Amino acid sequence: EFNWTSYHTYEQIVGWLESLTQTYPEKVTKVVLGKSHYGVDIVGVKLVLNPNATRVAIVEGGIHAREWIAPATVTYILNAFLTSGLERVRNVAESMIWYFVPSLNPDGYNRTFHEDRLHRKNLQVVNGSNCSYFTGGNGIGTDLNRNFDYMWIEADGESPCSVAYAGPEPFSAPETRAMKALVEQVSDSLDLYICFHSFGQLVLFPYGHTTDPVDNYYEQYAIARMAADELEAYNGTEYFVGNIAEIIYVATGGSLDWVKATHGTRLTYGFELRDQGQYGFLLPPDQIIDTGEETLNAVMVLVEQLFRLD
Ligand code: 0X9
Ligand code: ZN
Repeated sequence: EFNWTSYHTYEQIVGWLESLTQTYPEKVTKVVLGKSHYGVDIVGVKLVLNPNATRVAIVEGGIHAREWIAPATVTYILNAFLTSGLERVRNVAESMIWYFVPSLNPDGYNRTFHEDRLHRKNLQVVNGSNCSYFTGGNGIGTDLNRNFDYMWIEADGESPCSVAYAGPEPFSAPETRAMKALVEQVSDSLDLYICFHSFGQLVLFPYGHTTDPVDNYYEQYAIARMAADELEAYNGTEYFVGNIAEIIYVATGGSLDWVKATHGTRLTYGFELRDQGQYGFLLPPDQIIDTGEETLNAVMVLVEQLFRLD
């Protein structure tokens, strides 16, 4: 039985997504974005609760394999949208067409369950490199969050065995191409793109290559701060807010920056979920529900501000 008291394998997550299409055939549609390097379907769902909704949101999780709280939070929010009795949650859920992609990196995620809990990248081996296989995050693979085609490899990711290897060229990874295809398919209607990472308790927005303000910096900042305030109000989890290069580090080729720069999506946010380093990537499963609930509160604010529903 699927739940939010433990972490789940990729297979279990996909099984649960498929069960939703049975339980809610009018509302939930399975979406296969593409295949991973090993040929695994990258599965998401499209959620439409109100046939009159026209604007689109994409929720990305698990681009980094070891950040287990990310897929767990994506499924938590999806489940809340389908089952919550609260009017506020329903209104938010009904106001958009949603695409939920809990795990954009199935190969890496699988590996973190049976081989190397701290693997981060995908599992594509680069020709001519001989990175070691057991490394806890470095070693083989491309960092999918360095592989998107905006300012690609400008800041970091040049060494094939490094933890943030950007790949031999932009969109060299099938996983990033899969997300590119989804974004391009909905881009005209796309108003909100959220990606979930861990850890650090941050709400980030573009760009990663420069601290220069993005064109709607004030809007992105003000709405993120409101969302973080609401998140904090739930049970005191403190969040910082700002642009990527300013409050975390200079990093390029991320999905968020590519979506913003290429498609002009109005609200683009990256969450670094719990915690602040006590457990780090190994966040205990008894924190999934509180993380899900506080993050749901933040996501509701993003949508309410997008439409000024409040
Ligand atoms: O380095 C990264 O890709 C992100 N940090 S992480 O520890 N999760 O690897 C920061 C990049 C900023 N982008 C988003 N958080 N979306
Ligand atoms: Zn990450």
